[in-house]
Amino acid sequence: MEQTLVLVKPDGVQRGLIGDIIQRLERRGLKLAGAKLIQVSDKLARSHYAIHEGKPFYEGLIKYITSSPVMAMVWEGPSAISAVRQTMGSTDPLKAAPGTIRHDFALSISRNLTHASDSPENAASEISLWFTPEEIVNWQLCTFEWLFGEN
Ligand code: FUP
Repeated sequence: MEQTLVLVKPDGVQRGLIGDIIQRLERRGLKLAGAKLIQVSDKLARSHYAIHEGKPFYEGLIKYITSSPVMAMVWEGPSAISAVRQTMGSTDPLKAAPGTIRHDFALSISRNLTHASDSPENAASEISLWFTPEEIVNWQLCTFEWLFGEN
């Protein structure tokens, strides 16, 4: 079972899209394991986006992610990391496939609504950056067999 970090970024929160984004992940069969609305500090933003330091859009990215609250979540399921990124769509909404969140709700790469971890290593480090172990809930999804039962 994989866990992945999902952020509804400030544009998604301000535009009232938290519910739509959660609904798509729930309907896909993923399980919510942690959630909190937070005002991101400059320190957390810089740690989260450290890989982009020095890029032309880096300071703007820090300003954007700290500009308004973010809905931070941990989602869980088989292949959750790739499944969530597939549901989000390509980083650039103009290149995202129809039916993905970024295609259906956004048009600009710099306001692309969500973040989702891109590898097991990054998922583990991002989850520990954004959540304490106590904030992650271990529970059974009663529909698991209906979603993942094997033939
Ligand atoms: P993703 O893995 O889809 O979150 O995308 P990246 O890690 O490549 O980029 C992180 C964030 O940087 C994106 F969500 C948006 C922002 N970005 C820009 O603003 N401009 C760019 O040219 C590339 C990325």
